[in-house]
Amino acid sequence: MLRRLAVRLLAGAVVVGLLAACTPAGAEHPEPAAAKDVGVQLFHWTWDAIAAECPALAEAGYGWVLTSPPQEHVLGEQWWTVYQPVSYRVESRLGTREQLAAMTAACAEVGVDVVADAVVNHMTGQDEPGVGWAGSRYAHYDYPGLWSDAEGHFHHCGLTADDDISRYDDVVEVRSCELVNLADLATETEPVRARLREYLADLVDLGIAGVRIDAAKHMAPPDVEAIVADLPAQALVLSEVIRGPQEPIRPEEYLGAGDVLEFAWGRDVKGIVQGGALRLATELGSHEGSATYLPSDAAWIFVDNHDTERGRQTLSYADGQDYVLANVLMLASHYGRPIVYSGYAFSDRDAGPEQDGSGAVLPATCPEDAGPARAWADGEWVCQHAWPEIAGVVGWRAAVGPAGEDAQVQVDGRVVAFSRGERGWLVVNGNAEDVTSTFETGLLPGAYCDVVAGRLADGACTGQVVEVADGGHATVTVPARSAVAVHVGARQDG
Ligand code: LM2
Ligand code: CA
Repeated sequence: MLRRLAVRLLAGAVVVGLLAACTPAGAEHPEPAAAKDVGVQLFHWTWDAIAAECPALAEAGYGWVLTSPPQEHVLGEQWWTVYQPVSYRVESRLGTREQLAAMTAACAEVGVDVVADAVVNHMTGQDEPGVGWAGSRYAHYDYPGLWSDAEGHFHHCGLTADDDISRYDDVVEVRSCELVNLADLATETEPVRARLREYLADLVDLGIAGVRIDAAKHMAPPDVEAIVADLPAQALVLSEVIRGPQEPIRPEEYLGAGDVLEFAWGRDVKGIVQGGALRLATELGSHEGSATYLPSDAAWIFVDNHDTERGRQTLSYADGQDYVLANVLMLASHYGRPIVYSGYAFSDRDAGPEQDGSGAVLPATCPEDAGPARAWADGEWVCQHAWPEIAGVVGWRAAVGPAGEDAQVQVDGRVVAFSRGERGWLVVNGNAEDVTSTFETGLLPGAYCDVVAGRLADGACTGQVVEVADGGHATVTVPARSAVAVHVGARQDG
């Protein structure tokens, strides 16, 4: 039997409460919560491919998609060309303006929001003049009809030899010098802010529901606030502020602009999963955890993103089952809200996605056997969002909703169970061996289908059926380094 652990919840209340011990006869099973708080970053997916994927995303329980940057960019095969804007024309290797609008419409039809990556801190980093994807001419500090040095649109910080950022302990340098030679916009000036607001307004007109603010750390918080000021009140704003323990700039400074990405979670969960003491993952972001994190209600967490999977600061698809475990812990987390990452396989850090002769990205397709055990060739779409184990727990999260008053955690060595009242229950096993045990699930009696290894199809469960007895007890085998998850939306007995 699992030891019950006190868990400090988002509101700060300590819950040690007993799980419902007995159930009134004939009690109705609760409805799934149908929460839509899980995002998925579809890195370098084209607009057409995202539009085609949205019904499957909705079906799995994803609420929104984060795209790669949609504006005109420099030419080149590397993935990072899209982080060098040439203009704010919505024309890129990922699709046209019309295709982007068609994507947001197709996704909206199935209830999936689309959030765009907004590169607003800088322009290109090329010293030589060139032509962008949509044909716009540019030079390093001259973007005809848009920005120019003559009008004071750029910073030339004069603080380092080449005007590049060198010290992250100097706030002025980080915000006014150049990030890897990228022409740094004078975002403290009104004309620059106004034109950036116009760009975001255009994205909203095209059906975009929110923005990731790329390189937010490299702009002062009032600049970011001014740039997002005209977005609709309900728009999602995700400031990208990489937490550096020794750095003076804190992610918390950006809460005035909206939500913020919490990078510490993914970095911390890597060590926890590799070490096996999964219990520690339940403490991340709580007052029991050692690290200071953003407030839960404004924080978005992720196991990896396109930068961290390349930098290896976090786990990635290449970590197979450990990666699955980290994603399960994220989706079950009481802290923050989760973003699943989905990219393509690579061995060269700079390698772009598969593209045609013109440089247009080829539409992503997911292999039938996408999952942690598969070997990936460079360029293949890894489709982490569709790995059965991850997609199943996304469905669990959507059915149980974010952790509320009834959320509890139980720990027994390297086995950790998450309860969401009568709506769902999930258990992870950090051991190298299977564990069979009788658990107190808190669920109403019935037969529930494990959505990690199985699915409920036409009333039959393709995986383990968890029989919950009176009092909520169930004897369950939790596979080594894996999980079992059940919820009221997947009951075998209807
Ligand atoms: C980000 N967040 O703050 C993005 O998440 C990250 O992926 C971007 O870097 C960065 N900020 C700028 O938007 C990527 C990539 C870099 C790449 C830049 C610009 O990680 O390697 O830099 O985009 O495309 C590349 C070269 C670099 C060169 C620079 C300018 O790697 O050596 O610097 O272009 O030509 C001279
Ligand atoms: Ca800047």
